[in-house]
Amino acid sequence: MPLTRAIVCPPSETFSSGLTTSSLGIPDLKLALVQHRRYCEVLESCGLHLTHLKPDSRFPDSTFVEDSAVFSRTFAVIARPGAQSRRGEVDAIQEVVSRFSKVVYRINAPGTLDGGDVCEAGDTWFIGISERTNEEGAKQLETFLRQDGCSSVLIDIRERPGLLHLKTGMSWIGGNRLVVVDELFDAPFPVGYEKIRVSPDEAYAANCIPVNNHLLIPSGYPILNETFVKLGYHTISLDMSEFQKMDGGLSCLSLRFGTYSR
Ligand code: CIR
Repeated sequence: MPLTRAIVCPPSETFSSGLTTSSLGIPDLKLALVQHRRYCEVLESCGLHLTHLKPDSRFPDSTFVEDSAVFSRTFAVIARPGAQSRRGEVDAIQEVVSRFSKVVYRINAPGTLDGGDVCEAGDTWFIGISERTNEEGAKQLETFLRQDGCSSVLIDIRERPGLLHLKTGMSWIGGNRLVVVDELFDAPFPVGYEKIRVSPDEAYAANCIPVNNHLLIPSGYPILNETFVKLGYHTISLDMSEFQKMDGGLSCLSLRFGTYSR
């Protein structure tokens, strides 16, 4: 089903004081803004109408909008981010999300859920249990998904090194294809999925996003790019260096959805 819209939020002047575990250095805000603009242009070139939130310096991580909400075909869910410093991000998101979805649920305490832990794969959804998303939050989301006729699989990533969120290490790229890092290779994916293994040197590129007829991947990962091209994908590479310094990947920078029946 085609994606038609995305919500984005440029990084604010406090961007570099956000949460990170990376040792890649301090991000350059000017360059991050250039990379964000290019990201937006590419989404538009793939047919998406963008809604831009205003940069919000109270929340350094608010450019990672994906974590604040989840869209399904018929409803939206306002997340409850696991990091205390990110909880307030949902207010701005809620206002915009309710313009596009008649049905809006919320994850309630004591549940926590970050959108980065939620990977839609058609009628099956994978939900990571992480330092940010707890079982209670995941179960609340599962209940909403069941009403929509979707099944879900919980994947505990707490003992799997290097993964902030589930989608740090995997993506669904349409059909039955998953892109998966070594740390997730033995995760309980149902049979029937084709898993494309990402080499450890290219693990950052496991977070890639299919947008209509294109597959967006971070630039600098030639092996995975070549694999995708051989499989017939039209890839577009995007420089993500400044967001990577803050533990962010391609998917985190937008909330993408279709018009469907919501
Ligand atoms: C954080 O630690 O919350 C942000 N600095 C990065 C969030 C990345 N989001 C994502 O992977 N979905």
